[in-house]
Amino acid sequence: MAMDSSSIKDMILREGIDLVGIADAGDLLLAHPARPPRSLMPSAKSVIVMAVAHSLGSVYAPDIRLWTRNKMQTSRLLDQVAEKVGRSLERQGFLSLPVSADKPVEIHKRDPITGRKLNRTKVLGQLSLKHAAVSAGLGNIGRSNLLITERFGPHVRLCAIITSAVLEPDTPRVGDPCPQACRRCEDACPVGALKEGRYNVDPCFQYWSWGFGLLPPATLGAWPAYLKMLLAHNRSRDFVVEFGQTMITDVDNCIACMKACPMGSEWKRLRP
Ligand code: B12
Ligand code: SF4
Ligand code: SF4
Repeated sequence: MAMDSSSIKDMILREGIDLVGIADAGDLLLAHPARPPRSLMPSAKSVIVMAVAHSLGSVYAPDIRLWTRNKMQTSRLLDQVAEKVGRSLERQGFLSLPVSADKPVEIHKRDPITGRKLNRTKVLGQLSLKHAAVSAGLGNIGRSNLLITERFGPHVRLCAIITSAVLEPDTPRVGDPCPQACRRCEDACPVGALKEGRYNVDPCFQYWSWGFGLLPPATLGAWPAYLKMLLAHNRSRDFVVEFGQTMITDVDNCIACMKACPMGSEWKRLRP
């Protein structure tokens, strides 16, 4: 395999990946707190970012667990291709680090920069795949806080390979991907985590993890309402069995913002 961008992209697309782009490792759009590729691999020169589209049927399925299964399979395909391409690059003398589409992630009770105790635990990817995807020209971040791609809208899963190979980078897309009047993701969010173009991670994390509409109380006065909510959930849910299932299949409780988004030219003929 010749060491140029287009042959690597062809190889990746032949493996069933839908979108691929390349970014300069030294010039990556970073999130907060920053996780630059060179902090993970000092010799990094390029970041290859890949996306696989979800099946739209699973996005619209009434039971989110059907989507979760689809998520796991898209992650598996991405991770397998990242391993294969990464190993192929290493055989040609380029150190390569696949960054999984899935967990595990960093879990912080303290701010990793200041050491200050955070009021709520935060989780963090070792590399922000969304930001890497923007740098690699795959799309832009919309009001939903998700990457919006031209062909598949936000209905994609992402994965990356950091490599010491110098590859021709793609041009990042600029501009807001959202139609001006659209607020569908904000209207769809069950806990108001998306408001006026801003994303609040805490209520989203709580709802995504447990389906709870309230955050664990920060004050004494908030406990009665929180306990009432827990009891209401407990009447119809078996948390022990749910926890067991989550351990096995990484269940999600929400994709409402993704589901509500009308973007993606490929889906025009398929949308209900
Ligand atoms: C952790 C995580 C979550 C967490 C936390 C989200 C978050 N933004 O932090 C939870 C579980 C809540 C979550 C929810 C969702 N996620 Co998620 N998630 C990730 C993961 C693993 C890392 C995200 C990350 O670290 N980003 C980098 C941070 C730095 O940037 P940020 O998101 O802009 O900023 C947040 C943090 O900085 C944090 N934060 C704020 N202040 C502070 C302070 C400190 C000290 C710390 C430590 C953190 C922190 O909050 C910020 C947002 O306000 C990525 C995969 C990856 N490795 O990138 C997938 C990923 C972003 N998720 C994805 C998806 C699809 C979802 C969901 C739809 C849920 C689902 N069912 O899958 C929702 C969407 C929520 C939304 N509208 O953004 C996809 C997005 C695909 C796309 N098209 O964009 C990704 C890329 C996974 C993938 N492999 O494709 N996610
Ligand atoms: S995943 Fe659900 S809770 Fe989180 S921002 Fe999207 S709609 Fe809101
Ligand atoms: S639902 Fe509308 S506002 Fe939200 S991300 Fe999609 S296009 Fe943008």
